[in-house]
Amino acid sequence: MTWTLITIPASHYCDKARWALDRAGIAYREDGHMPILHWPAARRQRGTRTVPILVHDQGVATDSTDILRLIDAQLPAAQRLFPDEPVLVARVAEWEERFDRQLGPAARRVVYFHLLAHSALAVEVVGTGTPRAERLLFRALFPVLAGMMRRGMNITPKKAAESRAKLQALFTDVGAELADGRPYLCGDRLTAADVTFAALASPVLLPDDHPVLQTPWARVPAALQAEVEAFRQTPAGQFGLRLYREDRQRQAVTAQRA
Ligand SMILES: N[C@@H](CCC(=O)N[C@@H](CS)C(=O)NCC(=O)O)C(=O)O
Repeated sequence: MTWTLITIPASHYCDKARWALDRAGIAYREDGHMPILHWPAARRQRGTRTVPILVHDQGVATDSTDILRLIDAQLPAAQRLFPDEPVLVARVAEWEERFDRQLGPAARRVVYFHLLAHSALAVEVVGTGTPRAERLLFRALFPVLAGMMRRGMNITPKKAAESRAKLQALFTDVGAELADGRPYLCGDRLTAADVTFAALASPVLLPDDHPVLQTPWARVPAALQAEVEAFRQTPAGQFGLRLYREDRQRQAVTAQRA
């Protein structure tokens, strides 16, 4: 059975899961949906509403961390994203958890704060790799759906500013960890801490090597450009971009599905 990854393709938690699948060389099909319109596909799997969801041989994994751990179980120990060396276990898990809880929601709020102000661009960006019918419906219902997204993710100027400050603090901590010249957050090999950092920071870094976020720079709204440029210039931002360039085995998601 071919595995299926149910996604909102532009979602950063989804690229975290996709990254692990691509890296492990696992064949899978992606079932991408527009935000909110993904609920029926998600609910069919154990009643959850967040993506990514991985439908695999033995069942369903409904959280990006569970997906990484499940993929790890298919790999030889030396290639796992969660190493089992005692000194690393807790550190990798701590960073990963912190990025999941703080970086993911903050980066998403900052980017949607800018993007939802540009309806055509928003539909184009989040519509990559989704069915045409969903894109058309989303476009028609944009004011309602964008309003639901703003309420659901608490997207206000004040909250976006708080999230920006949280991102700056996280980027400072990541930069400090890397200041001794280590190539990866937990030493000399790529772990779940690095993949989670790069994937969840990608909305505010817009890496060239991202498989979905491929909007030409000139079309990125000026306010978001300024935001991205500031994050890109930091040591943590440079680190995230390097991980996409050197460690993200890219498998492009079809630009627009039929
Ligand atoms: N803890 C989850 C978080 C995933 C998540 O927040 N996914 C967002 C997309 S970025 C989502 O599905 N939101 C839809 C909703 O809440 O309706 C994970 O790591 O997989």
